[in-house]
Amino acid sequence: IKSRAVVAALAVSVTATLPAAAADMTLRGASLFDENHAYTKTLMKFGELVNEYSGQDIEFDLRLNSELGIEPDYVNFLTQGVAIDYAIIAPSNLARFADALPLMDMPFAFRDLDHWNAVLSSDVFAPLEEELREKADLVIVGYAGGGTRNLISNKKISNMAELEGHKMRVMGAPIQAKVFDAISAAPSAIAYSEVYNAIQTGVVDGLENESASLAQYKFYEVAPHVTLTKHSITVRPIVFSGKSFDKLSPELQEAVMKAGKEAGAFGREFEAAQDAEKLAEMKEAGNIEVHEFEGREKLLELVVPVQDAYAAELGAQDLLDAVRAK
Ligand code: MAV
Repeated sequence: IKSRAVVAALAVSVTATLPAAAADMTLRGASLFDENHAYTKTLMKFGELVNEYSGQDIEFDLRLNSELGIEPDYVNFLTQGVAIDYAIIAPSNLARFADALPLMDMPFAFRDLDHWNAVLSSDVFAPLEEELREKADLVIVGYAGGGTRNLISNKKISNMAELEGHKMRVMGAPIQAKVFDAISAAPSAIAYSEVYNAIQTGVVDGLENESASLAQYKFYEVAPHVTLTKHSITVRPIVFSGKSFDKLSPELQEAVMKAGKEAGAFGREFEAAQDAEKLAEMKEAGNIEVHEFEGREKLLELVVPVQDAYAAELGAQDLLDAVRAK
Protein backbone atom coordinates (compact mmCIF):
# COMPACT_ATOMS: atom_id res chain seq x y z
CA ILE A 1 0.00 0.00 0.00
CA LYS A 2 2.78 2.29 0.97
CA SER A 3 4.71 1.82 -2.27
CA ARG A 4 1.59 2.30 -4.31
CA ALA A 5 1.05 5.62 -2.57
CA VAL A 6 4.62 6.61 -3.33
CA VAL A 7 4.19 5.71 -6.99
CA ALA A 8 0.97 7.69 -7.15
CA ALA A 9 2.62 10.68 -5.50
CA LEU A 10 5.52 10.45 -7.92
CA ALA A 11 3.18 10.22 -10.88
CA VAL A 12 1.43 13.36 -9.70
CA SER A 13 4.64 15.29 -9.26
CA VAL A 14 5.97 14.16 -12.63
CA THR A 15 2.86 15.37 -14.45
CA ALA A 16 2.89 18.56 -12.47
CA THR A 17 6.43 19.41 -13.52
CA LEU A 18 6.01 18.53 -17.20
CA PRO A 19 5.48 21.64 -19.31
CA ALA A 20 2.01 21.77 -20.87
CA ALA A 21 2.06 20.61 -24.48
CA ALA A 22 2.58 23.71 -26.60
CA ALA A 23 -0.45 24.71 -28.65
CA ASP A 24 0.05 24.76 -32.44
CA MET A 25 -0.73 28.48 -32.48
CA THR A 26 -2.58 31.11 -30.47
CA LEU A 27 -5.40 33.22 -31.87
CA ARG A 28 -6.76 36.04 -29.74
CA GLY A 29 -10.37 37.15 -29.73
CA ALA A 30 -12.35 39.83 -27.91
CA SER A 31 -15.87 40.02 -26.50
CA LEU A 32 -17.87 42.83 -24.91
CA PHE A 33 -19.63 40.38 -22.59
CA ASP A 34 -19.24 37.55 -20.08
CA GLU A 35 -19.26 33.83 -20.85
CA ASN A 36 -23.05 33.55 -20.56
CA HIS A 37 -23.87 36.02 -23.33
CA ALA A 38 -24.74 34.58 -26.75
CA TYR A 39 -22.05 36.87 -28.21
CA THR A 40 -19.31 35.17 -26.19
CA LYS A 41 -20.79 31.69 -26.57
CA THR A 42 -20.67 32.12 -30.36
CA LEU A 43 -16.99 33.03 -30.26
CA MET A 44 -16.22 30.11 -27.94
CA LYS A 45 -18.06 27.75 -30.29
CA PHE A 46 -16.08 29.18 -33.20
CA GLY A 47 -12.78 28.27 -31.52
CA GLU A 48 -13.92 24.74 -30.67
CA LEU A 49 -15.08 24.14 -34.23
CA VAL A 50 -11.89 25.46 -35.82
CA ASN A 51 -9.93 22.92 -33.79
CA GLU A 52 -12.38 20.18 -34.62
CA TYR A 53 -12.33 20.84 -38.38
CA SER A 54 -8.61 21.50 -38.69
CA GLY A 55 -7.50 18.71 -36.36
CA GLN A 56 -5.11 21.23 -34.83
CA ASP A 57 -4.58 22.33 -31.27
CA ILE A 58 -4.97 26.09 -31.52
CA GLU A 59 -5.23 28.07 -28.32
CA PHE A 60 -8.15 30.50 -28.51
CA ASP A 61 -7.32 33.27 -26.12
CA LEU A 62 -10.70 34.98 -25.88
CA ARG A 63 -10.73 38.13 -23.73
CA LEU A 64 -14.12 38.87 -22.20
CA ASN A 65 -16.03 41.74 -20.57
CA SER A 66 -14.55 44.50 -22.76
CA GLU A 67 -11.08 43.79 -21.38
CA LEU A 68 -9.71 44.90 -24.77
CA GLY A 69 -12.12 47.79 -25.23
CA ILE A 70 -15.30 48.05 -27.28
CA GLU A 71 -16.08 47.20 -30.88
CA PRO A 72 -14.66 50.34 -32.54
CA ASP A 73 -11.36 49.47 -30.79
CA TYR A 74 -11.58 45.90 -32.08
CA VAL A 75 -12.07 47.23 -35.60
CA ASN A 76 -8.88 49.28 -35.36
CA PHE A 77 -6.94 46.28 -34.06
CA LEU A 78 -8.33 43.90 -36.67
CA THR A 79 -7.68 46.13 -39.66
CA GLN A 80 -4.11 46.68 -38.56
CA GLY A 81 -3.63 43.01 -37.69
CA VAL A 82 -2.52 43.77 -34.14
CA ALA A 83 -3.66 42.63 -30.67
CA ILE A 84 -6.58 40.46 -31.82
CA ASP A 85 -7.33 38.09 -34.66
CA TYR A 86 -11.12 37.75 -34.47
CA ALA A 87 -14.16 39.36 -32.88
CA ILE A 88 -17.82 40.14 -33.38
CA ILE A 89 -18.54 43.61 -34.73
CA ALA A 90 -21.93 45.25 -35.19
CA PRO A 91 -22.05 46.39 -38.86
CA SER A 92 -22.76 49.95 -37.73
CA ASN A 93 -19.36 49.93 -36.06
CA LEU A 94 -17.74 49.22 -39.43
CA ALA A 95 -19.07 52.37 -41.11
CA ARG A 96 -15.84 54.27 -40.70
CA PHE A 97 -14.03 51.80 -42.94
CA ALA A 98 -16.79 50.73 -45.31
CA ASP A 99 -19.79 53.02 -45.40
CA ALA A 100 -22.24 50.52 -46.89
CA LEU A 101 -21.82 47.95 -44.11
CA PRO A 102 -24.50 49.47 -41.84
CA LEU A 103 -27.06 48.40 -44.44
CA MET A 104 -26.82 45.08 -42.60
CA ASP A 105 -28.09 46.39 -39.27
CA MET A 106 -30.06 49.40 -40.41
CA PRO A 107 -33.11 49.78 -38.12
CA PHE A 108 -36.43 48.50 -39.54
CA ALA A 109 -34.62 46.46 -42.22
CA PHE A 110 -36.19 43.15 -41.15
CA ARG A 111 -39.91 42.46 -40.89
CA ASP A 112 -39.47 39.66 -38.36
CA LEU A 113 -37.25 36.77 -37.33
CA ASP A 114 -38.20 34.68 -40.38
CA HIS A 115 -37.21 37.49 -42.71
CA TRP A 116 -33.96 38.05 -40.84
CA ASN A 117 -33.20 34.31 -41.03
CA ALA A 118 -33.94 34.20 -44.74
CA VAL A 119 -31.56 37.11 -45.37
CA LEU A 120 -28.75 35.71 -43.24
CA SER A 121 -28.94 32.26 -44.76
CA SER A 122 -28.75 33.72 -48.28
CA ASP A 123 -25.80 35.39 -50.00
CA VAL A 124 -27.48 38.79 -50.27
CA PHE A 125 -24.71 40.39 -48.20
CA ALA A 126 -21.88 39.00 -50.39
CA PRO A 127 -21.14 42.40 -52.06
CA LEU A 128 -20.83 43.99 -48.61
CA GLU A 129 -18.43 41.23 -47.55
CA GLU A 130 -16.28 41.99 -50.58
CA GLU A 131 -16.34 45.68 -49.83
CA LEU A 132 -15.22 45.02 -46.27
CA ARG A 133 -12.33 42.84 -47.38
CA GLU A 134 -11.25 45.44 -49.92
CA LYS A 135 -11.57 48.57 -47.82
CA ALA A 136 -10.78 47.34 -44.33
CA ASP A 137 -9.00 44.01 -44.88
CA LEU A 138 -11.57 42.20 -42.77
CA VAL A 139 -13.04 38.78 -43.50
CA ILE A 140 -16.58 37.92 -42.41
CA VAL A 141 -16.57 34.22 -41.58
CA GLY A 142 -20.17 33.89 -40.37
CA TYR A 143 -23.21 35.66 -38.96
CA ALA A 144 -24.61 35.31 -35.47
CA GLY A 145 -27.21 37.56 -33.80
CA GLY A 146 -30.94 37.28 -33.20
CA GLY A 147 -31.63 39.60 -30.26
CA THR A 148 -34.41 42.13 -30.84
CA ARG A 149 -33.48 45.74 -30.17
CA ASN A 150 -35.93 48.00 -28.37
CA LEU A 151 -35.89 51.45 -26.84
CA ILE A 152 -34.64 51.59 -23.23
CA SER A 153 -35.44 54.86 -21.48
CA ASN A 154 -35.67 56.63 -18.17
CA LYS A 155 -39.27 57.58 -18.92
CA LYS A 156 -42.26 55.83 -20.36
CA ILE A 157 -42.50 56.00 -24.17
CA SER A 158 -45.54 54.38 -25.76
CA ASN A 159 -46.59 56.60 -28.64
CA MET A 160 -45.41 59.17 -31.17
CA ALA A 161 -46.08 62.10 -28.86
CA GLU A 162 -43.89 60.61 -26.10
CA LEU A 163 -41.16 59.75 -28.58
CA GLU A 164 -40.86 63.26 -29.98
CA GLY A 165 -37.58 64.92 -29.04
CA HIS A 166 -36.49 61.89 -26.96
CA LYS A 167 -32.74 62.20 -26.36
CA MET A 168 -31.22 58.81 -27.05
CA ARG A 169 -27.85 57.27 -27.72
CA VAL A 170 -27.31 55.49 -31.03
CA MET A 171 -24.38 53.61 -32.56
CA GLY A 172 -21.85 55.67 -34.53
CA ALA A 173 -23.03 55.01 -38.11
CA PRO A 174 -24.75 58.03 -39.70
CA ILE A 175 -27.72 55.92 -40.87
CA GLN A 176 -28.53 55.09 -37.23
CA ALA A 177 -28.88 58.77 -36.36
CA LYS A 178 -30.86 59.43 -39.56
CA VAL A 179 -33.40 56.72 -38.82
CA PHE A 180 -34.06 57.80 -35.23
CA ASP A 181 -34.16 61.40 -36.31
CA ALA A 182 -36.79 60.48 -38.92
CA ILE A 183 -39.05 59.01 -36.25
CA SER A 184 -38.74 62.34 -34.36
CA ALA A 185 -36.33 61.26 -31.60
CA ALA A 186 -33.15 63.25 -30.87
CA PRO A 187 -30.30 60.78 -31.40
CA SER A 188 -26.64 61.25 -30.55
CA ALA A 189 -23.72 58.89 -31.14
CA ILE A 190 -22.02 57.95 -27.88
CA ALA A 191 -19.52 55.12 -27.21
CA TYR A 192 -21.21 52.03 -25.77
CA SER A 193 -18.99 52.13 -22.70
CA GLU A 194 -20.16 55.69 -21.91
CA VAL A 195 -23.88 55.12 -22.23
CA TYR A 196 -24.69 54.23 -18.63
CA ASN A 197 -22.99 57.41 -17.39
CA ALA A 198 -24.51 59.51 -20.14
CA ILE A 199 -27.99 58.49 -18.96
CA GLN A 200 -27.10 58.88 -15.30
CA THR A 201 -25.84 62.41 -15.85
CA GLY A 202 -28.75 63.41 -18.09
CA VAL A 203 -26.78 63.75 -21.33
CA VAL A 204 -29.34 61.39 -22.89
CA ASP A 205 -32.53 59.74 -21.64
CA GLY A 206 -31.94 56.31 -23.06
CA LEU A 207 -30.54 54.00 -25.70
CA GLU A 208 -31.68 51.12 -27.84
CA ASN A 209 -30.35 47.62 -27.30
CA GLU A 210 -31.21 43.92 -27.08
CA SER A 211 -32.33 42.18 -23.86
CA ALA A 212 -29.22 40.15 -23.06
CA SER A 213 -27.00 43.24 -23.23
CA LEU A 214 -29.47 45.35 -21.26
CA ALA A 215 -29.34 42.63 -18.61
CA GLN A 216 -25.57 42.33 -18.49
CA TYR A 217 -24.79 46.05 -18.36
CA LYS A 218 -27.76 46.80 -16.07
CA PHE A 219 -28.85 49.83 -18.11
CA TYR A 220 -32.22 49.38 -16.38
CA GLU A 221 -30.74 50.86 -13.21
CA VAL A 222 -30.80 54.24 -14.95
CA ALA A 223 -33.38 53.52 -17.67
CA PRO A 224 -36.05 51.05 -16.54
CA HIS A 225 -38.60 51.56 -19.36
CA VAL A 226 -38.48 49.24 -22.36
CA THR A 227 -40.61 50.16 -25.39
CA LEU A 228 -41.24 47.32 -27.82
CA THR A 229 -40.38 49.16 -31.03
CA LYS A 230 -38.65 45.95 -32.21
CA HIS A 231 -36.78 48.09 -34.69
CA SER A 232 -33.81 45.78 -35.23
CA ILE A 233 -32.77 42.18 -34.96
CA THR A 234 -29.07 41.99 -34.23
CA VAL A 235 -26.76 40.94 -37.04
CA ARG A 236 -23.41 39.95 -35.63
CA PRO A 237 -20.73 39.30 -38.22
CA ILE A 238 -17.92 37.14 -36.89
CA VAL A 239 -14.96 39.03 -38.26
CA PHE A 240 -11.41 37.81 -38.80
CA SER A 241 -8.47 40.11 -39.43
CA GLY A 242 -7.45 39.77 -43.10
CA LYS A 243 -3.81 40.11 -42.03
CA SER A 244 -4.16 37.15 -39.65
CA PHE A 245 -6.27 35.16 -42.10
CA ASP A 246 -3.67 35.44 -44.86
CA LYS A 247 -1.05 33.89 -42.59
CA LEU A 248 -3.09 30.70 -42.13
CA SER A 249 -2.58 27.62 -44.30
CA PRO A 250 -5.29 27.03 -46.95
CA GLU A 251 -6.58 24.07 -44.89
CA LEU A 252 -6.85 26.21 -41.79
CA GLN A 253 -8.55 29.00 -43.73
CA GLU A 254 -11.11 26.48 -44.88
CA ALA A 255 -11.67 25.28 -41.33
CA VAL A 256 -12.07 28.89 -40.15
CA MET A 257 -14.72 29.61 -42.82
CA LYS A 258 -16.63 26.43 -42.04
CA ALA A 259 -16.43 26.97 -38.29
CA GLY A 260 -17.53 30.61 -38.70
CA LYS A 261 -20.66 29.62 -40.60
CA GLU A 262 -21.61 26.99 -38.06
CA ALA A 263 -20.77 29.03 -34.99
CA GLY A 264 -22.94 31.77 -36.50
CA ALA A 265 -25.87 29.40 -36.94
CA PHE A 266 -25.41 28.18 -33.38
CA GLY A 267 -25.29 31.75 -32.05
CA ARG A 268 -28.39 32.76 -34.01
CA GLU A 269 -30.44 29.97 -32.57
CA PHE A 270 -29.17 30.58 -29.06
CA GLU A 271 -29.62 34.35 -29.02
CA ALA A 272 -33.04 34.33 -30.72
CA ALA A 273 -34.33 31.72 -28.27
CA GLN A 274 -32.92 33.48 -25.22
CA ASP A 275 -34.10 36.97 -26.10
CA ALA A 276 -37.69 36.80 -24.81
CA GLU A 277 -36.61 34.89 -21.70
CA LYS A 278 -34.13 37.60 -20.76
CA LEU A 279 -36.80 40.27 -21.12
CA ALA A 280 -39.26 38.25 -19.03
CA GLU A 281 -36.65 37.67 -16.29
CA MET A 282 -35.96 41.39 -15.96
CA LYS A 283 -39.67 42.13 -15.90
CA GLU A 284 -40.37 39.52 -13.24
CA ALA A 285 -37.47 40.77 -11.14
CA GLY A 286 -39.04 44.23 -11.26
CA ASN A 287 -36.04 45.69 -13.09
CA ILE A 288 -37.97 46.92 -16.11
CA GLU A 289 -41.43 48.05 -17.17
CA VAL A 290 -42.37 46.98 -20.67
CA HIS A 291 -44.52 49.15 -22.95
CA GLU A 292 -46.08 48.49 -26.32
CA PHE A 293 -45.65 51.25 -28.93
CA GLU A 294 -48.93 52.51 -30.37
CA GLY A 295 -48.77 52.86 -34.14
CA ARG A 296 -45.55 51.12 -35.05
CA GLU A 297 -46.62 51.25 -38.75
CA LYS A 298 -46.19 55.01 -38.57
CA LEU A 299 -42.52 54.51 -37.68
CA LEU A 300 -42.02 52.35 -40.73
CA GLU A 301 -43.68 54.91 -42.95
CA LEU A 302 -41.27 57.56 -41.71
CA VAL A 303 -38.19 55.36 -42.03
CA VAL A 304 -38.56 53.78 -45.46
CA PRO A 305 -37.70 56.97 -47.41
CA VAL A 306 -34.59 57.42 -45.26
CA GLN A 307 -33.50 53.85 -45.98
CA ASP A 308 -34.10 54.42 -49.70
CA ALA A 309 -32.11 57.64 -49.76
CA TYR A 310 -29.20 56.01 -47.90
CA ALA A 311 -29.10 53.05 -50.31
CA ALA A 312 -29.34 55.38 -53.31
CA GLU A 313 -26.48 57.48 -52.01
CA LEU A 314 -24.35 54.33 -51.80
CA GLY A 315 -25.53 52.98 -55.14
CA ALA A 316 -26.92 50.02 -53.19
CA GLN A 317 -30.63 50.20 -54.05
CA ASP A 318 -30.48 46.73 -55.65
CA LEU A 319 -29.06 45.30 -52.47
CA LEU A 320 -31.76 46.91 -50.36
CA ASP A 321 -34.41 45.63 -52.77
CA ALA A 322 -32.91 42.15 -52.53
CA VAL A 323 -33.08 42.28 -48.72
CA ARG A 324 -36.69 43.45 -48.81
CA ALA A 325 -37.62 40.78 -51.36
CA LYS A 326 -36.40 37.89 -49.19
C1 MAV B 1 -24.95 45.59 -28.23
O1 MAV B 1 -24.63 45.41 -26.94
C2 MAV B 1 -24.18 44.70 -29.14
O2 MAV B 1 -25.06 44.28 -30.13
C3 MAV B 1 -22.94 45.32 -29.70
O3 MAV B 1 -22.58 44.60 -30.84
C4 MAV B 1 -23.06 46.78 -30.01
O4 MAV B 1 -21.80 47.33 -30.19
C5 MAV B 1 -23.72 47.53 -28.88
O5 MAV B 1 -24.95 46.95 -28.59
C6 MAV B 1 -23.94 48.99 -29.20
O6 MAV B 1 -25.10 49.42 -29.20
O7 MAV B 1 -22.97 49.70 -29.45
